This record gives sequence, C-alpha cells and structure tokens, in this order.
Amino acid sequence: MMNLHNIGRNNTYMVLAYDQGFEHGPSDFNAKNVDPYYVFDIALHGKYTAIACQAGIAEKHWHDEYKDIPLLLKLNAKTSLQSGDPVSRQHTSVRRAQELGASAVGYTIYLGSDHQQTMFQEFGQIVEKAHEMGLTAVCWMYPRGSNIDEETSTENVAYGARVAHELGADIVKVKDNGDKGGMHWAVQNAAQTDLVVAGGHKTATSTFLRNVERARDFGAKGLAVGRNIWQSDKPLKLSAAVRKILFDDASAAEMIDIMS
Ligand code: FBP
Repeated sequence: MMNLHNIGRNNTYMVLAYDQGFEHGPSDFNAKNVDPYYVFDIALHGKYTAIACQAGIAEKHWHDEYKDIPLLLKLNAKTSLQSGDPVSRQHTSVRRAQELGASAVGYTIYLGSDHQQTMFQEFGQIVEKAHEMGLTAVCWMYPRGSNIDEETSTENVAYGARVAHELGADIVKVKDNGDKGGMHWAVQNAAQTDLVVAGGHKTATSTFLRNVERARDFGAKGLAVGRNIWQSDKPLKLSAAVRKILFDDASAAEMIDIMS
C-alpha cells in the first residue's frame, strides 16, 4: 500500500469535528460558532491536526491559511429528521475529496442498523478508492438502531472497532463509555487501526479534560471532538490544555487548575 496522508502529529490525532450542523441542525450553534470561519480559526490557532467537515463547508471556507490544517472530508451524512433504523448514504466522492485537497475521507457506519450492509459496502469501496489515491480512511463507528440495546456498551464499542479494522479503516472514531478497561479492549480489537474518541455534548471543562486524560491512558490515539471545544467560551485555552494532555503527557488535574 502506498503512503497515506497523515492527519496526526507524532502518531496522535487532535481533530476538530464540525459536521454537527448537518447531523444535529442549528440547535448546536450560537451566533459565533454558526460561522465556519470562527471554527476554522480555532482549528488553526488551536493547532488541531485536522478539521473534519462536509464538502460544502470545505469548498467555501477552507482556503488561504486554513489550508495549513489538514482536511478530513466526510463523504456521508444524515439529518436528525429521519426516523427508523439509521442509514447514512454517501453523497460525495473520494475523487471530489482529492480534488478539494483533502488528506483523509470520513464515513459514518451505524453498526447493528438494519441498513448496516449498505454502509459496509459503501465504506469498503471508499477505503479501496481512498487507498488508491493515498488518502487516509476514517470510520465514525456508532452502534445504533433497533438491534442495539446500549450504544456504548463495551461489547458494542469493541465490536465496532473490530468491524472498522476488518473493513480496512486507518482510523476508527468511537464513543468513550467511561470504562477504562472496556475501552482498552476496544483499542485491542481495533488492532492496527488507530482508535480515537468523540467528545459528545458539551460537559464541564473538568469532566472533559479528565475524559481526554483517560482516553490517552487507555490507549486511544487521540480525539475527534467538536462541541466541547467550539461551544466553550475559552476554546483556544481549552485546546492548549487538550494538546498538553495528548502530546506532552500533562495531567488533567494540572490543566484543570490552569483553566480555572
Ligand atoms: P462531538 O465531539 O461534538 O460529539 O462531535 C463528534 C461527532 O462524531 C461529530 O463528528 C458528529 O456530527 C456527531 O458527533 C454525531 O453524533 P451523534 O450521531 O451521536 O449525534
């Protein structure tokens, strides 16, 4: 396999996710963070290793100095308006990602959904194309749907990590269930696929920083987070604290002191 683009630093990822406008709608936003440039500024000055967004946002906003932030382009999406077992179909090609200058492509799979086969097939083909073109393939793996009792049980998170690895993902993004041993099992199931964790809805800064520290300690290769950062009223200070935990082995306790 050819060398793939790197969307991390020192084998660690600190990705800023900004696809929530599609996935959740405007309810996640305020007057500041509704503006993609506000979030791109956080990604740039907060030294994120990549920005994850949809094609329209990339096409219109990822230019000039923002191109210094590697682009992770999402190729599928769904809104919060659909019902039934979740399915998210590909709407943008790997070719378009490459033409835009992306380093990586991303795709969400809802493990256990009645439509999982459709998503396996689309992601499998995306991996094949992405690797031909030297792009990194990232899988957002969320167990969800009528066959899933608990989306973040260790069993389901680890199962998702394994499926992402077997489909050929270079990086799998999962939700952290807070159980260090269980999440380490998920990392082991991901094998050579790097596992990163999502941030979830905005929590207290101290809780978030402790979650970052725990993720580092159970073997996650970093984060792909959104709301906890761009909904914060001190996004750059918080980003610096996250960076120190991930890259400099700082403790959450130290960083919580600095933040307060
Ligand atoms: P957050 O850190 O804001 O939770 O973002 C992570 C993410 O994976 C986004 O990329 C995505 O839009 C969102 O979560 C989807 O979450 P869900 O499907 O659970 O609502």
